[in-house]
Amino acid sequence: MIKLSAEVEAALNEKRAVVALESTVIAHGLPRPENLRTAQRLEEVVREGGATPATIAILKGQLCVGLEADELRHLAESDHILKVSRRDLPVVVARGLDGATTVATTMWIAERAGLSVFSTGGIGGIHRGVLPDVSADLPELARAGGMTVVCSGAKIVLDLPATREWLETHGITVVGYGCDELPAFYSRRSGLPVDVRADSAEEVAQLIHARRRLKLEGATLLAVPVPEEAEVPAELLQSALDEALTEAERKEIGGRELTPFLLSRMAAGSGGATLRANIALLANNARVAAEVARALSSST
Ligand code: PSU
Ligand code: MN
Repeated sequence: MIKLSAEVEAALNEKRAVVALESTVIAHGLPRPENLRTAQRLEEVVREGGATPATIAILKGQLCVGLEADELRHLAESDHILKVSRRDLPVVVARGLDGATTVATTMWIAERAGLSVFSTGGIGGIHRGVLPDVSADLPELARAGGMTVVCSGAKIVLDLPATREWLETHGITVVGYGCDELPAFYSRRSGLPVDVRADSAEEVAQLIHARRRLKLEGATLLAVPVPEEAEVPAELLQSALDEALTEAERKEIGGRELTPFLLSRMAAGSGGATLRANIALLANNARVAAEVARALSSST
């Protein structure tokens, strides 16, 4: 059921480094036209890093690993792209629909295609508020065998301490890339610890190999802080976040709309600062993911 692009298939056959990229961030996480530009840029960054990019999405019900230029454009520009999490997979497949994959479904597809390194912006987690809204990204991270997810921590709109606890309970090793604290998406710091710090791609590869040898289920989460020059100042961030959370509550926004709503309200409330940070961290994570994928493929 999975369609590999010719480029990705060749890279996998030759055991070259491949980096999976998600598509919800393109279709629902970033505004137009920055979304298409960013999606193209991320593929470029992976190539510059000596790896093959594999953007994952669902087109007419088919699970696609590696997209052509016009397919990427369609994802970014169409108004009919569903946000597909695990529960939605049978629906889009049965009905032949187009869908963007979240962290959860990108991992699920990537794993089945034989990929093991995946880069995103921020993972989903446990939302703030009384209703226990837990992203399907979390249980998928606990299940995914041997996957390494490169991210800038969990999105700041979430309950970060609760999300951190969840990762611990479910045995997901959180590695700080050159940092001792779990980054908080638009911020470099959260006050929450990582499990281990690694200062090079080779060190990360050693940790991943050990996890594989142990046959431990679940992902390795490689947390990379947003580049310093793109970090959003704490005060600006707090006010934009408070405004976004209050508005979401007043408008009773929930379910799959909540994360995209909060991200776009924060971009507006911060004069575009969070959008710039989001794009910068996505590119930086893709760069690190390419390094890690190369370190992994040269050490196996
Ligand atoms: N990273 C970003 N922007 C995004 C996302 C990640 O920089 O929009 C997406 C991912 O696809 C993630 C999803 O899986 O947000 C989480 O959505 P939810 O909270 O509804 O599970
Ligand atoms: Mn949710």
